[in-house]
Amino acid sequence: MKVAVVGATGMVGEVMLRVLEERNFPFTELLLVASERSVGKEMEFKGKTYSIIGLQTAVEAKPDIAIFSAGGDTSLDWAPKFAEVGTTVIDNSSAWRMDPTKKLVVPEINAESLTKEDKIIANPNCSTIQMVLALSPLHKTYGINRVVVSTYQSITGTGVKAVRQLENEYAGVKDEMAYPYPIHRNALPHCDVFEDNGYTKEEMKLTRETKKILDNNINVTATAVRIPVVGGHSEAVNIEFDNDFELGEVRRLLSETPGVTVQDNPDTNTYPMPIYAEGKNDVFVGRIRRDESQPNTLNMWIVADNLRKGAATNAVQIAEYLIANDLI
Ligand code: 2RA
Repeated sequence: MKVAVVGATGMVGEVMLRVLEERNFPFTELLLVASERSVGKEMEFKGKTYSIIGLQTAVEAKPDIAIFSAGGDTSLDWAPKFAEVGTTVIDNSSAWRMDPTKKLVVPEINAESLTKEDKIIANPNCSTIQMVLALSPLHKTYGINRVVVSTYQSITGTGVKAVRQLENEYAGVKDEMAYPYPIHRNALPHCDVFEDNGYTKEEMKLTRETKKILDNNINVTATAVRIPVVGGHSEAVNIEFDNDFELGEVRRLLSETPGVTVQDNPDTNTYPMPIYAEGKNDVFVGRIRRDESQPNTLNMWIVADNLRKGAATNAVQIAEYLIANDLI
């Protein structure tokens, strides 16, 4: 099994390699791929030194799987080239997510839709993955009519420049800014760019991707906020169901969902927090309570490491599913 990690030197790429190692992924050959400026540089992985190669060299090597985390433009240009030589591409960018011919996959929800013919598979946006994984069992049981979500997103979702800006602001150092405003001691209601409807792309990803993954009839409205946190994304989610529910059953359904951990006990101040979710692969759910302002409506708090289940781990799980089901 020849595997290429495209974008190996990036923040998600580095987590991808960590996840591949932790899960003892069954590759026989590994290609570390990055932009031309990184070609020839060396990276250590599992006690072995790898020399980074460029995209054209990687295509010519005809890997079985290529896991991309290299931005939308690179994916649009190069994913088809890999697919043409028989490689199955799993892409972390937004490039292919809303393409009607491409699958948008959270393995615990819809991996069974995958076939050998799927040569470019889209990994959903991080804030979508953690939300739909928790919503899925509830939608199946009660039917979701509407979701109102506010996100509290880690600066790692923006990239290394934002992490550096926050570190500089902590240290009182003036340097290049990822945002037009301070991150430290601030909250920025601005993740990605604004669209004509006044929402940001990040907010519309939650709407569009939830519809594609779960059910086009679900109504979603989102507010995505960037906060000075590193460990993961948090989301306050209000869900209006078609039918009533019983809180104990909601907790049981969530607890029985693979990839979800319920952390919910006000008596012991138990609830998910990004500082504790960091480095873990599960989606953590808490603050589960009935919305007393209207019938059939639930509030909950969802936290996950956006670089893991929100990106690298979900992509690796898709690759594991493909191998386990002889789809590669
Ligand atoms: C963000 N979801 O957090 C985006 C990037 N993956 O900015």
